[in-house]
Amino acid sequence: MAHQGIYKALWLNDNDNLEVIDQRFLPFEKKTRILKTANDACEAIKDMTVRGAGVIGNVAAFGVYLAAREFAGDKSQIKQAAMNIRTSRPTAVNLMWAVDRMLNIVAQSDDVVKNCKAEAIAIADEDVLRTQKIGEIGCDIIENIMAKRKINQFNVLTHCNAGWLAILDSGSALAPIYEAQKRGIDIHVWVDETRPRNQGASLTSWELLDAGIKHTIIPDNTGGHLMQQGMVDMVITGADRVALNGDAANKIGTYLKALAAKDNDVPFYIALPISTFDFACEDGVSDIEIEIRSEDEVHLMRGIDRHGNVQDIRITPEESATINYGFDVTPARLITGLITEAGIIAPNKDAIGELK
Ligand code: RI2
Repeated sequence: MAHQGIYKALWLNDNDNLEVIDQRFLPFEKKTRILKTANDACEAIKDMTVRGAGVIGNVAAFGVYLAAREFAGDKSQIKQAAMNIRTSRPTAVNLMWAVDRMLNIVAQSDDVVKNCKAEAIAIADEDVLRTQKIGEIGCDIIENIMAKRKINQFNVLTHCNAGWLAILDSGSALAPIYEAQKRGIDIHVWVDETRPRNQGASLTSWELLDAGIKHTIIPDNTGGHLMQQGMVDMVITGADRVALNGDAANKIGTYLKALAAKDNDVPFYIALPISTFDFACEDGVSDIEIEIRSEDEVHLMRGIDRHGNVQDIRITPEESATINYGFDVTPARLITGLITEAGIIAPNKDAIGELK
Protein backbone atom coordinates (compact mmCIF):
# COMPACT_ATOMS: atom_id res chain seq x y z
CA MET A 1 0.00 0.00 0.00
CA ALA A 2 2.10 2.92 -1.21
CA HIS A 3 1.01 6.15 0.46
CA GLN A 4 3.04 8.43 -1.81
CA GLY A 5 4.12 10.59 1.09
CA ILE A 6 0.92 10.65 3.13
CA TYR A 7 1.07 8.89 6.49
CA LYS A 8 -0.63 9.32 9.83
CA ALA A 9 2.28 10.83 11.79
CA LEU A 10 3.84 12.88 8.96
CA TRP A 11 3.26 13.77 5.35
CA LEU A 12 4.53 15.92 2.51
CA ASN A 13 2.09 18.82 2.31
CA ASP A 14 0.92 20.71 -0.78
CA ASN A 15 4.05 22.87 -0.70
CA ASP A 16 6.22 19.77 -0.54
CA ASN A 17 7.31 20.54 3.02
CA LEU A 18 7.26 17.89 5.73
CA GLU A 19 4.29 18.31 8.06
CA VAL A 20 4.37 16.35 11.31
CA ILE A 21 2.06 15.90 14.26
CA ASP A 22 3.62 17.87 17.12
CA GLN A 23 3.65 15.14 19.74
CA ARG A 24 4.62 17.52 22.55
CA PHE A 25 1.07 18.77 22.81
CA LEU A 26 -0.83 15.49 22.73
CA PRO A 27 -3.29 14.48 24.09
CA PHE A 28 -4.37 18.05 24.84
CA GLU A 29 -4.01 19.67 21.44
CA LYS A 30 -3.59 18.18 17.98
CA LYS A 31 -1.17 20.60 16.34
CA THR A 32 1.08 20.07 13.39
CA ARG A 33 4.48 21.61 12.66
CA ILE A 34 5.87 22.30 9.21
CA LEU A 35 9.51 21.41 8.56
CA LYS A 36 11.05 23.26 5.61
CA THR A 37 14.77 22.79 6.13
CA ALA A 38 17.24 20.17 7.33
CA ASN A 39 17.74 22.24 10.45
CA ASP A 40 13.97 22.20 11.11
CA ALA A 41 14.07 18.39 10.93
CA CYS A 42 17.05 18.30 13.29
CA GLU A 43 15.32 20.55 15.83
CA ALA A 44 12.06 18.57 15.64
CA ILE A 45 13.95 15.37 16.52
CA LYS A 46 15.93 17.03 19.32
CA ASP A 47 12.98 18.74 21.00
CA MET A 48 10.75 15.64 20.68
CA THR A 49 8.20 17.24 18.36
CA VAL A 50 8.61 13.83 16.76
CA ARG A 51 9.85 10.74 18.57
CA GLY A 52 9.78 6.96 18.34
CA ALA A 53 12.59 5.13 16.60
CA GLY A 54 10.81 4.63 13.27
CA VAL A 55 9.38 8.14 12.90
CA ILE A 56 12.73 9.68 13.88
CA GLY A 57 14.22 7.71 10.99
CA ASN A 58 11.55 9.00 8.59
CA VAL A 59 11.98 12.63 9.65
CA ALA A 60 15.73 12.20 9.26
CA ALA A 61 15.29 10.78 5.75
CA PHE A 62 12.93 13.57 4.68
CA GLY A 63 15.32 15.98 6.41
CA VAL A 64 18.07 14.91 4.00
CA TYR A 65 15.63 15.52 1.14
CA LEU A 66 14.92 19.01 2.53
CA ALA A 67 18.71 19.57 2.63
CA ALA A 68 19.03 18.43 -0.98
CA ARG A 69 16.39 20.95 -2.00
CA GLU A 70 17.77 23.75 0.18
CA PHE A 71 21.32 23.33 -1.12
CA ALA A 72 20.20 22.69 -4.72
CA GLY A 73 21.88 19.33 -4.86
CA ASP A 74 25.29 20.48 -3.53
CA LYS A 75 26.63 17.20 -2.18
CA SER A 76 29.05 18.51 0.41
CA GLN A 77 26.48 20.85 1.98
CA ILE A 78 23.87 18.07 1.99
CA LYS A 79 26.32 15.73 3.66
CA GLN A 80 27.10 18.26 6.38
CA ALA A 81 23.40 18.81 7.08
CA ALA A 82 22.81 15.04 7.07
CA MET A 83 25.55 14.52 9.65
CA ASN A 84 23.90 17.10 11.93
CA ILE A 85 20.63 15.18 11.67
CA ARG A 86 22.46 11.89 12.25
CA THR A 87 23.67 13.06 15.67
CA SER A 88 20.43 14.69 16.82
CA ARG A 89 19.63 11.79 19.22
CA PRO A 90 22.01 8.95 20.13
CA THR A 91 20.10 5.77 20.97
CA ALA A 92 17.54 4.92 18.26
CA VAL A 93 19.57 3.34 15.46
CA ASN A 94 16.87 3.92 12.82
CA LEU A 95 18.10 7.51 12.73
CA MET A 96 21.64 6.55 11.66
CA TRP A 97 20.30 3.78 9.39
CA ALA A 98 17.99 6.17 7.53
CA VAL A 99 20.60 8.92 7.14
CA ASP A 100 23.18 6.43 5.85
CA ARG A 101 20.70 5.09 3.33
CA MET A 102 19.97 8.63 2.15
CA LEU A 103 23.69 9.48 1.93
CA ASN A 104 24.18 6.47 -0.31
CA ILE A 105 21.59 7.91 -2.69
CA VAL A 106 23.23 11.33 -2.52
CA ALA A 107 26.58 9.79 -3.43
CA GLN A 108 25.18 7.81 -6.37
CA SER A 109 22.76 10.35 -7.89
CA ASP A 110 22.92 12.93 -10.61
CA ASP A 111 19.47 14.26 -9.80
CA VAL A 112 19.99 14.38 -6.05
CA VAL A 113 16.81 16.28 -5.14
CA LYS A 114 14.47 13.99 -7.06
CA ASN A 115 16.17 10.81 -5.91
CA CYS A 116 16.33 11.88 -2.26
CA LYS A 117 12.60 12.55 -2.28
CA ALA A 118 11.92 9.16 -3.82
CA GLU A 119 14.16 7.40 -1.30
CA ALA A 120 12.60 9.09 1.74
CA ILE A 121 9.17 8.06 0.45
CA ALA A 122 10.42 4.54 -0.22
CA ILE A 123 11.69 4.19 3.38
CA ALA A 124 8.34 5.36 4.70
CA ASP A 125 6.36 3.08 2.37
CA GLU A 126 8.51 0.14 3.46
CA ASP A 127 7.81 0.95 7.12
CA VAL A 128 4.08 0.81 6.40
CA LEU A 129 4.46 -2.71 5.00
CA ARG A 130 6.86 -3.79 7.76
CA THR A 131 4.50 -2.77 10.53
CA GLN A 132 1.58 -4.53 8.83
CA LYS A 133 3.61 -7.71 8.83
CA ILE A 134 4.71 -7.21 12.46
CA GLY A 135 1.05 -6.78 13.35
CA GLU A 136 0.04 -10.04 11.68
CA ILE A 137 2.92 -12.08 13.12
CA GLY A 138 2.45 -10.60 16.60
CA CYS A 139 -1.28 -11.23 16.51
CA ASP A 140 -0.68 -14.87 15.60
CA ILE A 141 1.27 -15.15 18.87
CA ILE A 142 -1.68 -13.64 20.73
CA GLU A 143 -4.06 -16.15 19.14
CA ASN A 144 -1.74 -19.05 20.00
CA ILE A 145 -1.47 -18.03 23.65
CA MET A 146 -5.24 -17.61 23.85
CA ALA A 147 -5.85 -21.04 22.32
CA LYS A 148 -3.28 -22.74 24.56
CA ARG A 149 -4.59 -21.13 27.72
CA LYS A 150 -8.24 -21.31 26.62
CA ILE A 151 -8.89 -17.64 27.43
CA ASN A 152 -11.41 -15.34 25.74
CA GLN A 153 -9.97 -12.01 26.74
CA PHE A 154 -6.36 -10.99 26.27
CA ASN A 155 -4.48 -8.54 28.48
CA VAL A 156 -1.31 -7.05 27.09
CA LEU A 157 1.00 -4.65 28.88
CA THR A 158 3.05 -2.10 26.94
CA HIS A 159 5.58 0.54 27.91
CA CYS A 160 6.05 3.97 26.30
CA ASN A 161 4.54 4.57 22.86
CA ALA A 162 5.31 2.23 20.01
CA GLY A 163 2.19 2.92 17.99
CA TRP A 164 1.61 4.83 14.76
CA LEU A 165 3.00 8.00 16.34
CA ALA A 166 6.30 6.11 16.71
CA ILE A 167 6.52 4.09 13.51
CA LEU A 168 4.55 4.34 10.27
CA ASP A 169 1.78 3.38 9.91
CA SER A 170 0.53 1.07 12.63
CA GLY A 171 3.42 0.94 15.07
CA SER A 172 5.67 -1.84 16.34
CA ALA A 173 4.34 -2.95 19.75
CA LEU A 174 0.83 -1.65 19.02
CA ALA A 175 0.63 -3.23 15.54
CA PRO A 176 -0.38 -6.68 16.90
CA ILE A 177 -2.97 -4.95 19.08
CA TYR A 178 -4.49 -3.10 16.11
CA GLU A 179 -4.48 -6.38 14.19
CA ALA A 180 -6.18 -8.16 17.12
CA GLN A 181 -8.94 -5.58 17.01
CA LYS A 182 -9.34 -6.23 13.26
CA ARG A 183 -9.60 -9.96 13.94
CA GLY A 184 -12.33 -9.38 16.53
CA ILE A 185 -10.20 -10.46 19.52
CA ASP A 186 -11.33 -9.14 22.90
CA ILE A 187 -8.17 -7.26 23.83
CA HIS A 188 -7.34 -4.93 26.69
CA VAL A 189 -4.11 -2.96 27.08
CA TRP A 190 -2.34 -2.01 30.31
CA VAL A 191 -0.61 1.27 29.42
CA ASP A 192 2.45 2.17 31.51
CA GLU A 193 2.40 5.94 32.02
CA THR A 194 6.18 6.02 31.23
CA ARG A 195 7.75 8.71 33.35
CA PRO A 196 9.28 11.16 32.92
CA ARG A 197 7.79 12.22 29.56
CA ASN A 198 4.67 10.10 29.95
CA GLN A 199 4.52 8.80 26.38
CA GLY A 200 2.23 6.00 27.58
CA ALA A 201 -0.16 8.21 29.51
CA SER A 202 -0.36 10.88 26.84
CA LEU A 203 0.33 9.18 23.48
CA THR A 204 -0.49 5.45 23.70
CA SER A 205 -3.74 6.19 25.52
CA TRP A 206 -4.63 8.81 22.87
CA GLU A 207 -3.99 6.34 20.06
CA LEU A 208 -5.96 3.53 21.71
CA LEU A 209 -8.85 5.81 22.61
CA ASP A 210 -9.00 6.99 19.02
CA ALA A 211 -9.07 3.38 17.80
CA GLY A 212 -11.71 2.34 20.34
CA ILE A 213 -9.42 -0.21 22.01
CA LYS A 214 -9.99 -0.96 25.71
CA HIS A 215 -7.11 0.21 27.85
CA THR A 216 -6.16 1.24 31.37
CA ILE A 217 -3.36 3.68 32.17
CA ILE A 218 -1.25 2.48 35.09
CA PRO A 219 1.51 4.14 37.10
CA ASP A 220 4.88 2.73 36.04
CA ASN A 221 5.28 0.77 39.26
CA THR A 222 2.09 -1.26 38.82
CA GLY A 223 3.12 -3.86 36.22
CA GLY A 224 4.86 -6.26 38.64
CA HIS A 225 1.78 -6.49 40.83
CA LEU A 226 -0.51 -7.12 37.85
CA MET A 227 1.78 -9.86 36.54
CA GLN A 228 1.94 -11.52 39.94
CA GLN A 229 -1.85 -11.54 40.08
CA GLY A 230 -2.19 -13.20 36.65
CA MET A 231 -3.62 -10.06 35.05
CA VAL A 232 -1.10 -9.80 32.18
CA ASP A 233 -1.00 -12.41 29.38
CA MET A 234 1.86 -10.87 27.43
CA VAL A 235 4.18 -7.86 27.47
CA ILE A 236 5.05 -6.21 24.14
CA THR A 237 7.27 -3.18 23.74
CA GLY A 238 9.04 -1.50 20.84
CA ALA A 239 12.78 -0.97 20.70
CA ASP A 240 15.24 1.76 19.83
CA ARG A 241 18.25 -0.43 19.12
CA VAL A 242 18.72 -4.20 19.34
CA ALA A 243 22.26 -5.59 19.43
CA LEU A 244 23.55 -8.67 17.63
CA ASN A 245 23.35 -10.66 20.89
CA GLY A 246 19.64 -9.82 21.28
CA ASP A 247 19.96 -7.21 24.05
CA ALA A 248 17.32 -4.55 23.43
CA ALA A 249 17.42 -0.85 24.26
CA ASN A 250 14.01 0.65 24.84
CA LYS A 251 12.44 3.39 26.96
CA ILE A 252 13.74 3.55 30.53
CA GLY A 253 11.80 1.13 32.72
CA THR A 254 11.45 -1.61 30.11
CA TYR A 255 14.12 -3.71 31.85
CA LEU A 256 12.16 -3.76 35.11
CA LYS A 257 9.06 -5.00 33.25
CA ALA A 258 11.12 -7.77 31.66
CA LEU A 259 12.41 -8.84 35.08
CA ALA A 260 8.90 -8.98 36.49
CA ALA A 261 7.69 -10.87 33.41
CA LYS A 262 10.45 -13.47 33.82
CA ASP A 263 9.64 -13.97 37.49
CA ASN A 264 5.97 -14.52 36.68
CA ASP A 265 6.32 -16.58 33.46
CA VAL A 266 4.69 -13.86 31.37
CA PRO A 267 5.88 -13.92 27.72
CA PHE A 268 7.94 -10.79 27.02
CA TYR A 269 8.21 -9.78 23.35
CA ILE A 270 9.94 -6.90 21.60
CA ALA A 271 8.42 -5.80 18.26
CA LEU A 272 10.72 -4.09 15.79
CA PRO A 273 11.47 -3.66 12.11
CA ILE A 274 14.81 -5.10 10.97
CA SER A 275 16.10 -1.53 10.62
CA THR A 276 16.20 -1.35 14.45
CA PHE A 277 18.92 -4.02 14.67
CA ASP A 278 22.44 -2.75 15.09
CA PHE A 279 24.43 -5.64 13.60
CA ALA A 280 27.69 -3.88 14.44
CA CYS A 281 26.87 -3.85 18.14
CA GLU A 282 27.94 -7.17 19.67
CA ASP A 283 26.75 -6.58 23.21
CA GLY A 284 23.81 -4.30 23.96
CA VAL A 285 24.19 -3.96 27.72
CA SER A 286 27.78 -2.77 27.50
CA ASP A 287 27.84 -1.01 24.12
CA ILE A 288 24.55 0.80 23.41
CA GLU A 289 24.82 4.52 24.11
CA ILE A 290 22.07 5.62 26.47
CA GLU A 291 20.74 9.13 25.99
CA ILE A 292 20.74 11.34 29.06
CA ARG A 293 18.06 14.00 28.72
CA SER A 294 17.36 17.27 30.49
CA GLU A 295 16.74 17.31 34.26
CA ASP A 296 13.71 19.49 33.51
CA GLU A 297 11.84 16.44 32.25
CA VAL A 298 12.05 15.00 35.79
CA HIS A 299 11.40 18.27 37.61
CA LEU A 300 8.45 19.36 35.49
CA MET A 301 5.23 17.65 34.44
CA ARG A 302 3.15 18.78 31.51
CA GLY A 303 -0.61 18.87 31.91
CA ILE A 304 -3.71 20.92 31.36
CA ASP A 305 -5.06 23.37 33.92
CA ARG A 306 -8.72 23.86 34.77
CA HIS A 307 -8.98 26.60 32.12
CA GLY A 308 -7.73 24.26 29.42
CA ASN A 309 -4.24 25.75 29.12
CA VAL A 310 -1.29 23.41 28.64
CA GLN A 311 1.13 24.04 31.55
CA ASP A 312 4.42 22.69 32.83
CA ILE A 313 4.38 22.45 36.62
CA ARG A 314 7.26 21.66 39.00
CA ILE A 315 6.87 18.55 41.18
CA THR A 316 10.28 18.55 42.89
CA PRO A 317 12.31 20.85 45.13
CA GLU A 318 14.21 23.08 42.73
CA GLU A 319 17.59 22.37 44.37
CA SER A 320 17.38 18.56 44.27
CA ALA A 321 19.54 16.82 41.70
CA THR A 322 17.92 14.44 39.20
CA ILE A 323 19.23 12.10 36.51
CA ASN A 324 17.24 11.36 33.39
CA TYR A 325 18.38 8.31 31.43
CA GLY A 326 16.12 8.00 28.38
CA PHE A 327 16.56 4.27 27.83
CA ASP A 328 17.68 1.04 29.43
CA VAL A 329 18.80 -2.25 27.93
CA THR A 330 16.88 -5.48 28.50
CA PRO A 331 19.27 -8.44 28.31
CA ALA A 332 18.43 -11.07 25.71
CA ARG A 333 17.92 -13.76 28.39
CA LEU A 334 14.74 -11.95 29.52
CA ILE A 335 13.23 -11.71 26.01
CA THR A 336 10.90 -14.45 24.75
CA GLY A 337 11.19 -13.42 21.12
CA LEU A 338 11.70 -10.54 18.68
CA ILE A 339 8.68 -9.91 16.45
CA THR A 340 9.95 -8.64 13.09
CA GLU A 341 8.61 -8.42 9.55
CA ALA A 342 10.72 -11.53 8.81
CA GLY A 343 9.09 -13.60 11.55
CA ILE A 344 9.78 -14.28 15.22
CA ILE A 345 13.50 -14.13 15.79
CA ALA A 346 15.25 -15.70 18.78
CA PRO A 347 17.26 -13.11 20.72
CA ASN A 348 20.69 -14.51 19.99
CA LYS A 349 23.64 -13.88 17.68
CA ASP A 350 23.00 -16.84 15.36
CA ALA A 351 19.38 -15.97 14.61
CA ILE A 352 19.92 -12.21 14.39
CA GLY A 353 23.09 -12.60 12.32
CA GLU A 354 21.07 -14.34 9.59
CA LEU A 355 19.02 -11.17 9.04
CA LYS A 356 22.04 -9.10 7.96
P1 RI2 B 1 9.37 2.11 17.66
C1 RI2 B 1 10.59 5.51 22.15
O1 RI2 B 1 11.52 6.43 22.60
C2 RI2 B 1 10.46 4.37 23.11
O2 RI2 B 1 11.64 3.79 23.54
C3 RI2 B 1 9.60 3.45 22.29
O3 RI2 B 1 9.47 2.18 22.77
C4 RI2 B 1 10.27 3.60 20.96
O4 RI2 B 1 10.77 4.95 20.90
C5 RI2 B 1 9.31 3.34 19.90
O5 RI2 B 1 9.92 3.23 18.67
P2 RI2 B 1 11.28 8.02 22.50
O6 RI2 B 1 11.66 8.40 21.08
O7 RI2 B 1 9.85 0.79 18.18
O8 RI2 B 1 9.85 8.33 22.84
O9 RI2 B 1 7.90 2.15 17.66
O10 RI2 B 1 12.26 8.59 23.49
O11 RI2 B 1 9.97 2.50 16.35
